[in-house]
Amino acid sequence: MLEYAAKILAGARFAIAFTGAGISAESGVPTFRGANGLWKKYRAEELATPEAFQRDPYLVWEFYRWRMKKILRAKPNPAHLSLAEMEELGIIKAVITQNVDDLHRDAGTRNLIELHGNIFRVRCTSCDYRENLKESGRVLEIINSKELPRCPRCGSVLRPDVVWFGEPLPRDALDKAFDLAERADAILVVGTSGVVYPAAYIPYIVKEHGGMVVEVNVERSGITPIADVFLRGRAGEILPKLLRLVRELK
Ligand code: BJW
Ligand code: ZN
Repeated sequence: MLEYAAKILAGARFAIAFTGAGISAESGVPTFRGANGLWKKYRAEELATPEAFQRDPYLVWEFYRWRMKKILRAKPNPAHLSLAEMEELGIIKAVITQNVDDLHRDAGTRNLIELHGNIFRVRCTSCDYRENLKESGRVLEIINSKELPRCPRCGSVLRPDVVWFGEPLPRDALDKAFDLAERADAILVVGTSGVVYPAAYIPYIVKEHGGMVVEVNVERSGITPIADVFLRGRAGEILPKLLRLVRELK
């Protein structure tokens, strides 16, 4: 199966990758769903919504501070690094991610499309103020504070610049992702449950346009029914092997 997957990728003219929380699991970033995917007693669907933020911004900020702390300590794992190297070698043209961590960027991926925003950016709930906390050097200040972060321009509460349920995905990112999916003749899907839309349409678009779908996951997902090859296992173990084989074939 691994050889077949390598053949698909090596033979592709325009391959892309699509990733979810599972690719960062081995870096110590908890996933949303599944056995280790819980935060206290809340589910993503109960915290990652504008309603939850309106009801209890302290609770939602506590969740995001906890995640920011974990992500800050995390380093790209061999799966992120393998994807970056595949791009470097011209095997894949872009990585479309649902993740809000910076691990693909840290691994060296250049053409990165972030569908659900980025946890290290904040934006104002009233005006158009935005801030990249890594660039402004305020990550630790925000993580360590117990207060709600406030907009320096208008004083309203700041929120994480991520996409919550019921909110539209950034137009630019979604357009780019759908365009890439229409052009791709192969997609490598890694570590996503494939149940959150519109992101989960992406492998389906590739398939509908005649492209091949290679999936890496520790368990079956919403994408598995259309996968031409399903590689069951940990991304950090499978992707380096896949990279080695593709390199030999190239
Ligand atoms: C491993 C591994 C290892 C573990 N190796 N693998 C149809 C069409 C359009 C929309 C909808 C639709 N049906 C329903 C909707 C609405 C909704 C939706 O999809 N709901 C479903 C849950 C039913 N979608 C939305 O609301 C979206 N917005 C929208 O539709 O807007 C419409 C609109 C238009 C115009 C105006 C207004 C509105 C927005 C969705 C936003 C999702 N946000 C979150 C939070 C982001 C911020 C944050 O990080 O906090 O995004 S929720 C969460 O789920 C996060 C993730 O990106 C996303 C996907 O999760 P992912 O990445 O797949 O992770 P997990 O945990 O689910 O899975 C991990 C996988 O890894 C598992 O399969 C494991 O087996 C595997 N794994 N370890 C390999 N080592
Ligand atoms: Zn403001």
